[in-house]
Amino acid sequence: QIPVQALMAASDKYPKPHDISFAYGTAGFRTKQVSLWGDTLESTLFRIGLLATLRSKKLHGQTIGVMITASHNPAIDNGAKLVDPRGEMLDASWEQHATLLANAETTSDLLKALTGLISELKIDLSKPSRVLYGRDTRPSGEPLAKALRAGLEAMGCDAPQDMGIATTPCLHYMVKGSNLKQEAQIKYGAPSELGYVQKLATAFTKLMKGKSPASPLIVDCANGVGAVALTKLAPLISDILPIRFICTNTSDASALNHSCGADYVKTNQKPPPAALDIMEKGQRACSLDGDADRVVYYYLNPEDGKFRLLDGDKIATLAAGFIGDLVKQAGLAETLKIGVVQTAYANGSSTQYLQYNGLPVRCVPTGVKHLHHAAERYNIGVYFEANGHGTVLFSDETIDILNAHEPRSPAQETATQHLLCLIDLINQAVGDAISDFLMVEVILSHKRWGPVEWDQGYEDLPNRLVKVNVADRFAFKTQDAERKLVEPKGLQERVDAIVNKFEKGRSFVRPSGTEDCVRVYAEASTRVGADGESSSPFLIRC
Ligand code: 16G
Ligand code: ZN
Repeated sequence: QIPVQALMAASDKYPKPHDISFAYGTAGFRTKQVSLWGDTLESTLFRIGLLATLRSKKLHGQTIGVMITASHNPAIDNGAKLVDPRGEMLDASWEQHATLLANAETTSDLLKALTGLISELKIDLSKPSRVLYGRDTRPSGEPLAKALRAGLEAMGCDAPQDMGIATTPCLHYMVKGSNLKQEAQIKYGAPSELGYVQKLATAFTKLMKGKSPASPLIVDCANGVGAVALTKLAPLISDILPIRFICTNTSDASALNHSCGADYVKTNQKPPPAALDIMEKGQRACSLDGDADRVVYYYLNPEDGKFRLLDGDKIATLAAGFIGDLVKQAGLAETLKIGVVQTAYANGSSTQYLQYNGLPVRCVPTGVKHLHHAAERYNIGVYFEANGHGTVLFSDETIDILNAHEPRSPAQETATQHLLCLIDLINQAVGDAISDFLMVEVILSHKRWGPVEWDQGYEDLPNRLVKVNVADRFAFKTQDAERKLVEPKGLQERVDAIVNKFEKGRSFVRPSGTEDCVRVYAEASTRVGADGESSSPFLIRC
């Protein structure tokens, strides 16, 4: 039975704003708030509380996660997304249920929608339910978490668990861990923030054993939650990896992602001013985003002092190459197949480089869920978006194979142990800026590489990404992993006609999943080519 009275009374406290319609998109719900402490999403969070409880009941009481964040977006934005039991993004078929509930205009509409879902999905309300939730450092996170909790309570969630301020990947890690059976959980690590930090520190320390300590790494925390997590982790590894933190101000809400962070660096193709102040030529620096699930590296070229970006594509090629070598050294090249998953935004040079090195590459639509699912098909699936979202997945079968492997030489033994440690170091639930940069540090240290050597693998093709405002972005329909427009009719042919004039020309147009615009990407062998025939070649009237 639905607790109708309690639910109606609670819902009345969180009325839906009439002038907004919400959509559960690539990154869950995301909107600009009225103010930094704004309330635009409170009704949505209340309803997510209802839905998360139902999802948990449907899955026999397995823990479901809810993360309140707007990632790299400005401080005034906020958002929320649901996390499924294995720590992955919400099953796509439930996204529409989230949108449906979020858009019910009144309490009675909501009740109707909810009753409909319960019967359509055959949810047994007597089942237990557990929901774990966390938020980034945005001030609006607190009222939103309160609204979420009201929703959880109204739907009778048995075990709502508040992580408080947490990184997105730590929440995913905890959700995954909470749902493991006891024995597996002991191997995985405690599903707590402490368990997470200890797991990373232990794996990192093992992998760095016998290596000389790294030179100092600059870490830009985007004035966000990454700074909080790293305060706990950094002391555990400070003698092997000295870190110089910048942009750690989480007390000034408006500082979040402002002139810093991974998105700033990737979009502006330059270091944050705070990094530039202290960077020495040839020194490694990296930037996290506002919820610490993506990272990019960069350095100043020792020769000319020019900024050089080492983005998600460079991280993917570094990781795939290193792990591929370990698999060979372990004597498992015939058994374990590695694949790399990219999106259309991957620089053409990176794809070519991977293929040249014999690694299969798949292209999928933008958004972590697409990459993650595609990567799960390999024994070892490396996936990164150019913007720095990504991780490396080892399938359960692969973990079993590695554990059962009987090495025939000390070299095989060492390589096998390194692979097993990497599984612990690399967040298996979702892309994780902290775990990813530790992985990069391990690889650079094993290879005795600095950023220059890492960068030498291939040279990015010049490229350009522009936002175009259009009357209706939903009129743009794509195919072939977003690389081809099928609507508006005739537009792709016009794009092709321009692209064909340029050596190594490639371009695509796709509607954004997070903003009201379409994005146009172009690359070519020269800067002039990538920029096109005029300054805005794609402002074709459409
Ligand atoms: C979301 C996605 C990110 C993607 C971006 C594209 C997740 C967790 N995040 O932030 O992976 O790169 O959307 O944005 O999936 P766009 O559709 O506006 O270009
Ligand atoms: Zn993020």
